[in-house]
Amino acid sequence: MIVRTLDECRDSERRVVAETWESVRMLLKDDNMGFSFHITTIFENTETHIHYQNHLESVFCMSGEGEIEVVGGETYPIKPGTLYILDKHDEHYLRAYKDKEMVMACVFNPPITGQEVHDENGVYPLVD
Ligand code: 9YT
Repeated sequence: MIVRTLDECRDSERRVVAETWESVRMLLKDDNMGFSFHITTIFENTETHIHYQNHLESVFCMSGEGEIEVVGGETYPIKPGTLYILDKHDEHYLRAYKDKEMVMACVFNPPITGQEVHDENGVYPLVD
């Protein structure tokens, strides 16, 4: 069994900070669970272009408020209790509204290693 706390993970290299978000990767590929688990904060009043061409992701909103716009498709509101599921590698824009920083629980399949950063197309490479 593995037990970790958000506080101890936040104080380690598991915390990754980008321009519009920060993420604490609590469970990674080397834990051999077949998925990774992250607590991600989307900074208020931001837009992030994301296109996980190599991964599936589910995202549960725990706090804050915003929206997700699927490129070429619909825009869905996000509030606490909303789960969005990127089952088609959906390219999207993720927005957190002003003063509404969003805290999300994210699951990735396949798991990420922890070193990935979004490239200019909002993609994470697949790392073997
Ligand atoms: C919701 C989302 O995908 N945000 C980008 C960061 C990602 N969750 C990560 O790398 O932890």
